[in-house]
Amino acid sequence: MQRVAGVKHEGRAPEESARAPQEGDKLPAALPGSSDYAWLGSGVMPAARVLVVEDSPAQAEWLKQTLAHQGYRVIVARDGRGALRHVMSDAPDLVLLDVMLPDMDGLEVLRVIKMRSAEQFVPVILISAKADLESRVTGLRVGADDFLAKPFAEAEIQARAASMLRIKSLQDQLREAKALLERLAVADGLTGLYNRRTFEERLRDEFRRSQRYGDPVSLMILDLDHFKLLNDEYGHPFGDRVLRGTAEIISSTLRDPDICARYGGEEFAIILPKTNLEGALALGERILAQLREKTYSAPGHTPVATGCADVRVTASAGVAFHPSPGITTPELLIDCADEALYRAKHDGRDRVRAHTAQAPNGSDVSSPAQSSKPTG
Ligand code: GH3
Ligand code: MG
Ligand code: MG
Ligand code: MG
Repeated sequence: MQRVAGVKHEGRAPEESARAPQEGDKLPAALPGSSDYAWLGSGVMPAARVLVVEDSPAQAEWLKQTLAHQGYRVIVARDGRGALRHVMSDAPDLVLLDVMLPDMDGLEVLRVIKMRSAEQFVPVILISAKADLESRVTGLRVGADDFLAKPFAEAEIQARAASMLRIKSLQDQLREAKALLERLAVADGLTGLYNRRTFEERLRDEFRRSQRYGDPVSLMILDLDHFKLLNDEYGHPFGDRVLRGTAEIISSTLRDPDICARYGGEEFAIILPKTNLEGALALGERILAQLREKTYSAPGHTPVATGCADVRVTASAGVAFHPSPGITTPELLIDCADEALYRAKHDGRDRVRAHTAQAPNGSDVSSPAQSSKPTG
């Protein structure tokens, strides 16, 4: 979950506009009153985390209190390395970064922070006593989001922090929306598996890889048995539950490189890279065995005593693989797996069948024995 930054942060109107303390100044005596933190722990809005990177203890403390006063959680780092440790372990929502640090150039710290930007937007406000045009432009060019010249007023630092956190909040929302859209574009809405379009793209890729490197690739198409009857008997929502359950069983049985998609209504397609026919058939048996074992309770159905029926669902599967004679395109691989599935249905359902390739002389070249329905 992204932290939400930028709401409470806009905070109250500044009560005073103090100048930033210089070395030797007395620290402010009063900490913010407890009412400033009343919203903390309410579970409504997490406070933004602000990292202050400042080697002068007086200035660091002043910044800390100025920002804490607005409800932010403030962490202080006294040098560049300390700052990077914080950013790497748990990125803050905003960094106030002093340019002159004892161990590293602040701009170098900035560069490293901004290298993480692909994952997460971490806004950085540079703070520096050197505020000539060149310093400001260089800081912004390196990737700073804002530049503040020391000494600065409390009101200004608060306003700029709030403004930066508003941008951060919008950026986070955009990133989340983009990630969601990317997921939706490749996924099937009901099962969360890949959708058909993504399946076809991935099959083309894997087929090409198989042609280029000579690795086998197997394709399994799995179709639930008598699914229409199940829908008719228990209703469409029950059927949807079975589809999700089936998707879970298939996903949990696959290895990482395998690709599983919802190919059609109650059909699933599984691409098995670097897997020969024998391996694919064994996997098919494992999946079918687990589907056979699983029960779905259908409330409101017999047996009357429990008011619940335990429904079992089986599936049939067809497997084809490349390289096989005659299978020269991904489309032909699908046709051949489909043909094998058709035979699995024809032979009685709840079983796996392999495509039987025909060599040019007409002889049967498929190697392993046909897999049949296991007993028990
Ligand atoms: P077979 O064993 O020959 O495969 O028989 P079948 O009944 O499974 O095959 P058929 O193609 O006749 O019926 C498929 C059914 O799948 C019909 C359709 O209502 C159902 N279906 C397709 N998509 C969905 C869906 O998203 N949700 C639900 N609940 N049912 C679906
Ligand atoms: Mg300094
Ligand atoms: Mg079907
Ligand atoms: Mg079916």
